[in-house]
Amino acid sequence: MKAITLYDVARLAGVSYQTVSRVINDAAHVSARTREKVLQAMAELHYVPNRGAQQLAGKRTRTLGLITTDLALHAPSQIASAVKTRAGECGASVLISMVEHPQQCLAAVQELLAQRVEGLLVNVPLEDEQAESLQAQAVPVPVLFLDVSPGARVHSLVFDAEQGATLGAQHLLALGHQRIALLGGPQSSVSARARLAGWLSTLEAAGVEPFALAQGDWSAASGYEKGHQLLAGATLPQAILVANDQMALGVMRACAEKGIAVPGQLSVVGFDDTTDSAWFTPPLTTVRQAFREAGLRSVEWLLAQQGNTGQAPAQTRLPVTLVERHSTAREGLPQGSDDLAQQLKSLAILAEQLARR
Ligand code: IPT
Repeated sequence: MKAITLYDVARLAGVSYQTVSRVINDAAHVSARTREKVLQAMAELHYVPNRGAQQLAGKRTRTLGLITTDLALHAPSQIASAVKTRAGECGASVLISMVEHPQQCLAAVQELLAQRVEGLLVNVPLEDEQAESLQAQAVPVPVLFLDVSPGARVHSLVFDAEQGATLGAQHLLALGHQRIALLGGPQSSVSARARLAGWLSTLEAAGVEPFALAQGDWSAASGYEKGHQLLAGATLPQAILVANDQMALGVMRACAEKGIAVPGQLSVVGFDDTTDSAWFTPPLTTVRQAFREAGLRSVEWLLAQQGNTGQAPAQTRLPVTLVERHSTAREGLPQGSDDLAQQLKSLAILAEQLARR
C-alpha cells in the first residue's frame, strides 16, 4: 500500500502543502477553519507523520537511545521503565537496544546514532576503557553511563556500591552475626566487584573473616544453586550477604527447602530493593538503589545537554540506603521468641493499617 503523504492531505482539504505543514508544526497564520479542514482530511486518510522525512528536513528528533543489559533482570528493567516514563513526560521518545555482551555496545551505539538519537544512556557493566571509547565514538552526541566505576573518565550517574556494601555488612555485624557468608555477583560486573570489595573491607575492619564465598550471575536460579552450596556444610552460616535481591530470593528458597528459618536461624540481606522485594517471604532487608530516581535524573541530564559538547566528565554518585524488613534478626535469640516477636510486629502493622482506614 502506498503511504499517505502531506500532498494527499492537501489535495483532500483543498489547501496548499505549506498550509498542511504549518498545521502539523503548530505554526502561526492558520485560521481555525482551515486548521479544522486539514485535521479532518488527516483523520479521513489516516495520515501518520513520517519521522524520517521530518528528520531529513532538519527537525529535532527528541529521541534518546538506551543501551541496556538483559531486561529480564529486575534492576535494568526498572531503570528502563523510569527512563521511558520521564522521557515521555518531557515529550521525548526512547529507542531501546539490549545487548548481551559489552562487545555489542559499539554496534548498538552506531545503530542508535544512525537513527539520530540526541543522547545516549548506557546501562551495561563496562570497564573504564570500554566506556571511554564508546563516549569518544558518539561525539558530539552526549552519553551518560550508569554502570561504570566512578573513576572512569566519562559522564556517569552511579550508585555508591561501597557505601551499600558497608551498610549491609555493618547491619549484620550490629545484629551480632559472625559467621557471615558472601554471595557475590558476576566477576564481569564492575559494581559486583565493588560490592564484594566493600563487604570484605567492612568485615576485615571488624576482625571478621568471611565464612564462605560464592558467586552467582544475578539470577534467582543462581542464588538458589549457590545458596544450597553455602548451606551444605556441617556448620551453617549465621547470615548471608547477597549482591542482589533476585539472588536473595533464590537463597531464601534454598533455606525453605532445607527447613532453615529466615531470619530465626539465618539472616539474609539483599541489594537493590526492586519493587517486589517487600513481597518476598519474609519481606527482604536490603540496600535500596532508587532506580526510578536514577532513570528520571539521567533523562533530565541528557535532555539538558543539547549543544553542550566537550565539557569535563560530569560524575554523580547517588547515595543508597538500608531498608530493614524481616529477613534479618539479632543473633542468639531463641527461635521461638523471635517468631513471637515477628508475629507481634505483623499484628502491630495490621492494627495500624486498620486504624488508618
Ligand atoms: C545492577 C543490579 O544491582 C543487579 O541486581 C543486576 O540487575 C545488575 O544491575 C545487572 O547488570 S544495578 C546497576 C545499575 C549497577
